[in-house]
Amino acid sequence: MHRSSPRQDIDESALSVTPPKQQAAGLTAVAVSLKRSVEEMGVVRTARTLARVNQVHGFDCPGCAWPEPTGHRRPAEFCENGAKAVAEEATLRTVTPDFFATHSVDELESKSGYWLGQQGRLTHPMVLRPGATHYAPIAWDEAYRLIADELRALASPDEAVFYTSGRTANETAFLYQLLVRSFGTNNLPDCSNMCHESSGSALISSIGIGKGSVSIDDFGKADLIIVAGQNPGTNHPRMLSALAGAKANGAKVIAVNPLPESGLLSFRDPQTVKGLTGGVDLADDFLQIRLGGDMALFQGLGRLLFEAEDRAPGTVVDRAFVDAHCAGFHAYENHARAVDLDTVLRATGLTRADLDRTAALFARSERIIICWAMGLTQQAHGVATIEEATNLLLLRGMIGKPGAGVCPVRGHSNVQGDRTMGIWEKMPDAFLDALDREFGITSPRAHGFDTVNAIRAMREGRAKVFFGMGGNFVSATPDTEVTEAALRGCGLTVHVSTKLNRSHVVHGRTALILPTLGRTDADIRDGVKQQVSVEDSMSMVHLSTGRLPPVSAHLRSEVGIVCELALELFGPDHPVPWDRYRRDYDKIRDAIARVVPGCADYNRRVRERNGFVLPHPPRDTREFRTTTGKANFAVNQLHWLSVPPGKLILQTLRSHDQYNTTIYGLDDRYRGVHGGRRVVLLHRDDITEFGFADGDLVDVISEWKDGSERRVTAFRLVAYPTPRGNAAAYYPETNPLIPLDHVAARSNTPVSKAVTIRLEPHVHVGAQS
Ligand SMILES: Nc1nc2c(c(=O)[nH]1)N[C@H]1C(S)=C(S)[C@@H](COP(=O)(O)OP(=O)(O)OC[C@H]3O[C@@H](n4cnc5c(=O)[nH]c(N)nc54)[C@H](O)[C@@H]3O)O[C@H]1N2
Ligand SMILES: Nc1nc2c(c(=O)[nH]1)N[C@H]1C(S)=C(S)[C@@H](COP(=O)(O)OP(=O)(O)OC[C@H]3O[C@@H](n4cnc5c(=O)[nH]c(N)nc54)[C@H](O)[C@@H]3O)O[C@H]1N2
Ligand SMILES: [Mo]
Repeated sequence: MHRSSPRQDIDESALSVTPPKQQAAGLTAVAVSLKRSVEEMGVVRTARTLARVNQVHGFDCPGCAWPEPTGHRRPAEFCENGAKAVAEEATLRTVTPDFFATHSVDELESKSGYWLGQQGRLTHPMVLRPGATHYAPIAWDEAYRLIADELRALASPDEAVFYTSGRTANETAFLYQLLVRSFGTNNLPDCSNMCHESSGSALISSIGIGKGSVSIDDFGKADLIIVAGQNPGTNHPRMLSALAGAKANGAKVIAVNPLPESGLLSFRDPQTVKGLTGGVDLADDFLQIRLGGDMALFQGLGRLLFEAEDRAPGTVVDRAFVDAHCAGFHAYENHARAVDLDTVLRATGLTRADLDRTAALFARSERIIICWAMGLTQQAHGVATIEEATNLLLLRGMIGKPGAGVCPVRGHSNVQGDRTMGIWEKMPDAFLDALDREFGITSPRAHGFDTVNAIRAMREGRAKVFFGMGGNFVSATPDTEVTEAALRGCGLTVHVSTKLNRSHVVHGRTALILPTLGRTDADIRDGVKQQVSVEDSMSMVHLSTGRLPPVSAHLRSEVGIVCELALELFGPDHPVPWDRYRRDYDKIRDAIARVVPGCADYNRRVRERNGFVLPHPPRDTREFRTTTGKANFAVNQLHWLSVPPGKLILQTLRSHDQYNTTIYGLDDRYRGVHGGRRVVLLHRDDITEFGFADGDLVDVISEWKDGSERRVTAFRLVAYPTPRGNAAAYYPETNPLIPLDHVAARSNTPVSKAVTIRLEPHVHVGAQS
């Protein structure tokens, strides 16, 4: 038998802690990926699948959005966590109607997300009727009818919410937003609202486009790479190879992080012989910053750069670039020169020597890239922080030249493509005009709900139908109790999913699960294998072709589901040729070519060997389509986080053994946490100061400014090298602590990386807990 049985639910008492690892990847990573894959898929399917990940004629890894190298692709262009993502999807375990007949919704609700995900792939469309205790099978046609009836019965299209998670391919995303806008609403919240929205807001304002300006080749040309608020060893492991390559070409790498993440500090590339024996120290410097201290760091560096310019005029500020391409320089200079460096030291927890060293390197490097992820975006002042990072690059003329630029490292494998295809609650009018011209529909122009506003609307009864294209809304969003109540208040909740998750068991009056094909599955229509396309973090668009036989004949593709629902909802006379689209995805791409900027000749270009790169005016021609027509220096009042006495600031982050709300296993290898997830990482001296001992069980209480409190219970304290006053714990277990209203200025992103908490001893209720 190649199918191992589903694992047991989590037993936190089995948790053990070892010292954090100093090095990432290496042979252990190879061993772990093969073991997990064989457990889920068996030997043959493993060999067939892993050989195809990220290859030119294969499928795009459903893990992260890090790009594939453009030249030679190595035989194994994936990583340990990519292999886990593939195994999770390509598993042979199944969740059938029998499973749902055996397990009531109440019972499933008592299980962890880990257990739910371990049960396997969903095989049949299922319905939970009002008052029923169990999901029951439903025919596809009847499911579509049910949704269409419920949607048509709403008082306004704006009472429906259509969420998207970032795995959705371009073709699906394009048709899905077309369906939603044909129906009459812009309520298209997506996971990006919780992810890189702050990056988009900042970059659109600073350089006129919300995407990164570097390509993978720029890494080989850079001489300084700053990686701030990101843990690539776990979340973008293939980025480590790019960093190692940059280093081989002489680049310096600086890690800015409260935690000494192993991937950033040292790396063994499992794909080179050297990587199996020795390793490279990736980061030349590690700035152990306090949570939320980055804006202060970037502003302080700004001041020091101007002082360096004073000492050696004409060598630091790129006058030619600033004069030709930028607006707001003088206001920025005045503000930067007045930054108080003592405040910067307090805010960051760094030393003056740290700042001087970094500024000196920044001043003399000729090609600088700044990379970042959730450590910067999920902060109350994340947008301003990213603007400040951009200011530094503008000052040095680092946009639109080889080896330099801004690099927000995206999360989900197609989250950037979904936005390009129109998944955004506030898509620009020019896009909507093009859509209307192509299809003869009238898209609504009023902006829709983002994720946080969608929850507010459902909570207040202003939204009544929730439709999720992938994802796990209930677990990914903040303020779990509030969100769960909001979902339960809906008349209908629908999820297009590959695997069972908590969003299926926290449901509206009626609930539907629509099982779909994943990236690895072959998608055959009228005997022809269909392909989809995706865009990576660096604006490269290419095809992805699944090859595995689906685990059930009842699965439908996401494209199929959107088209069939549209046919039911709008009838056969609708101006959009839904029936043609579901039969032939080339026809969708022809429409994309006419509507989406930069996608002309899409069908041909997407079939080129490495696909094609979308236009990026600042990168390509130093053209800045901002309100001023120039790259804007931003002036921001300095914000940082001080830790109130008796409290801590908590960041919620990913372990090495999960994909967002999907828990692969219980082994955060690099951080040394094994067998459990309910831990709070805290500085040893803080543990003592608060009267606890390493290993104690505590309750974690968050405090919000309106006086409300939220609590999660029975977390183990783990002494960890984090800055004093700064704690860390895993997401999604700690999402109940994040107040819905705790959002970033300008991007409305939940502040998952800065929650004020206090700790209380955990009191055992009953004999044993
Ligand atoms: N295997 C795997 N891969 C993934 C994912 C996954 O869950 N598993 N998720 C995908 C998704 S959707 C995303 S968005 C990305 C997420 O990728 P990351 O952003 O790397 O994910 P997090 O685990 O949230 O890590 C945040 C990092 O920022 C640091 N940090 C927190 N607060 C601050 C701060 O104030 N300042 C600084 N300088 N650093 C800070 C943390 O210590 C941590 O190292 O990964 C993608 N790839
Ligand atoms: N506290 C805290 N909260 C956070 C974050 C944090 O750092 N801290 N990070 C935020 C971030 S960056 C993000 S991106 C969000 C993630 O939010 P989501 O994207 O909503 O969550 P995921 O866990 O990625 O979704 C997993 C589910 O997607 C479904 N799925 C997987 N593959 C496919 C597919 O191919 N098609 C379809 N239709 N379904 C599929 C499966 O059923 C699986 O259960 O969470 C956010 N929430
Ligand atoms: Mo994300």
